[in-house]
Amino acid sequence: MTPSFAVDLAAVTLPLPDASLHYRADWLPAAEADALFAVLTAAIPWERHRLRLFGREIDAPRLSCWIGDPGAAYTYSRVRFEPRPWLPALAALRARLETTCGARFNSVLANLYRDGRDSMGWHSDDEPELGSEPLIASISLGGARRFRLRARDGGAGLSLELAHGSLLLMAGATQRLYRHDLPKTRAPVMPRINLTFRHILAGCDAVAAEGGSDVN
Ligand SMILES: [Mn+2]
Repeated sequence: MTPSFAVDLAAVTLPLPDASLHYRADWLPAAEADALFAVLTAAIPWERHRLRLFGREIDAPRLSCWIGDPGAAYTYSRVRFEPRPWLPALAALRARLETTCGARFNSVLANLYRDGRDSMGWHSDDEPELGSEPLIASISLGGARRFRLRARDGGAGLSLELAHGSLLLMAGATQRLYRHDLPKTRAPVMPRINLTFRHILAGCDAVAAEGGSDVN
């Protein structure tokens, strides 16, 4: 079944078995996406997060910032992130997304991929505090990068370029059945900001397991 938000969005439904994936390339008009990219590049307090990978600590190959309502803490790679406060531009974007999706979001993970050497390894957004079937709204700004999904059982997959100003909604069983990544590229690419809006469940003081891959 296609959720009503996808119909309202005029989004394309991406064909992966039992997933719920909806993509709209031009959700934000180009001029607005340009302005948002400039504002967020300058105003977000970008941090270099540390990851635990195979028992070692390494720098994540990207810059990040966890932003949200008070109490919307997030734990990944065994590190607990207390949310930084909403910037006005992000609060406005959240309100629009909530209207579009008919759902609430209390946090957003911002990632900055500075060039083609920055990346995200294979993972699912399946931390316990997201609940069993999270709705994740992913907005891309800046240089287009390739995004891949692959079934956990090694079956179906797909690959698409996430455009400047695009919105990708991942819902239903998508995180349970599929992993996703953002591979490095040797091609010259402009910096990219990815905003993934989420709803963290209250009172769920979860600790994510140590994975063999990258996170988020
Ligand atoms: Mn993710």
